[in-house]
Amino acid sequence: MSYQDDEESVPYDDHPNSFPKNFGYGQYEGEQDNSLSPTGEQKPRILLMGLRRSGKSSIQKVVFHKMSPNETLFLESTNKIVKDNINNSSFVQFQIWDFPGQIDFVDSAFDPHMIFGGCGALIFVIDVQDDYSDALLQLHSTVTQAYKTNSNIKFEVFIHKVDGFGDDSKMESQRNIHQTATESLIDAGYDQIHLSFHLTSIYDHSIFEAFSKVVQKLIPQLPALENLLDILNTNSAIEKSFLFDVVSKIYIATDSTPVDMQSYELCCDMIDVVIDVSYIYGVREDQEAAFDEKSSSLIKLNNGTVLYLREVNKFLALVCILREDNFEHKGIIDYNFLCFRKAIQQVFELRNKTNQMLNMCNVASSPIMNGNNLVDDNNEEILNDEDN
Ligand SMILES: Nc1nc2c(ncn2[C@@H]2O[C@H](COP(=O)(O)OP(=O)(O)O)[C@@H](O)[C@H]2O)c(=O)[nH]1
Ligand SMILES: [Mg+2]
Repeated sequence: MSYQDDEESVPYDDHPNSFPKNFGYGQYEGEQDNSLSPTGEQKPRILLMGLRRSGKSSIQKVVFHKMSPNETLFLESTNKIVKDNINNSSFVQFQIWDFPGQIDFVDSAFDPHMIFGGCGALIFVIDVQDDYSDALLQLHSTVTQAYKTNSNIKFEVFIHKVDGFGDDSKMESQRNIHQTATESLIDAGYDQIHLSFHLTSIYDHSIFEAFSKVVQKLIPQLPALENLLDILNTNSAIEKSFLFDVVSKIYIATDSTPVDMQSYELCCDMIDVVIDVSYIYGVREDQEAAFDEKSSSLIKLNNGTVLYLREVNKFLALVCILREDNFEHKGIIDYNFLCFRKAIQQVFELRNKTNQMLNMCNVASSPIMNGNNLVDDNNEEILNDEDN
């Protein structure tokens, strides 16, 4: 990390508590459609659906474009399907389609194969601060329609805007929604459809946590990553470790011990600190990124806990929580980390090789892809109009 005084060359926008804009995932909605990754791999698609003003666009902006939650108050409503390529990160490569709530796409001229065919996960957002009986009806019709088209889709229900709710009313709403939604599916004979529920709000870390869980279900290498994290923890006396996608603060894997929200928040905050400090003091003129192979950080908390961050590759960081006494063996931890990083690289290489081979054989390349991608060029054009 180098230090410089020349503040003018530091690109920084004026949002408190956010990354500079150009550290984000690049292009905004649907400027250019590029549903294939550089390796030619078909990206898994995540659909964001739900009634109007349930918070879909806000979620997308906050998680992937560093918009601060207050700014979402001024978001205009979405009239067209907005596609967003999340393509800068090697592991987290996917597309998000934000649907306008007011179109009843199920009955309209939209082709369900085109929408659900290549879809990995469908997130249905329910505004819990509003009367949600209509939302539950829409959830039912969306899910059954999607399931008929593509039975491999993972269905995720975000019980959204729970900020301001106490623990009891959160649980109560979740129980209500869970019960009504599953019962209506069972009554209609769809007992094989599984819905997962998440309590979310853009005003705290819950939305990042929920998105992490959704994304993890789409990562075929997840068991391998979790296993590596477990091995690292046991051999280094680490209590908890997360593998973070730095830009989105989504964790793409963690070890097998349960996640508590507080540790996750601590780790997120640590990433913010590292990136912010690096942006102010660590960016040279010839390089853009504030996160590189020299990025690492150590924070000692006053309760005898240590937070330790290391760069894994251009997009991923390992963040560990451990007791201060155990940090005396920093040498061992660092050595183990190097082994860990190497193993992660091998997982990547394997993936790239498999993809190349599949591409040569001209087979649908990603194991995540469900069904065929039936979007043809013309449709892309239509769907790809700018959000206005
Ligand atoms: N209180 C609260 N408001 C939210 C949350 N998420 C979104 N909103 C607000 O909900 C409104 C509608 O959001 P928008 O993203 O445009 O909804 P969309 O029509 O589903 O895309 C905006 O005013 C947001 O500020 C949340 O987690 N909590
Ligand atoms: Mg919208």
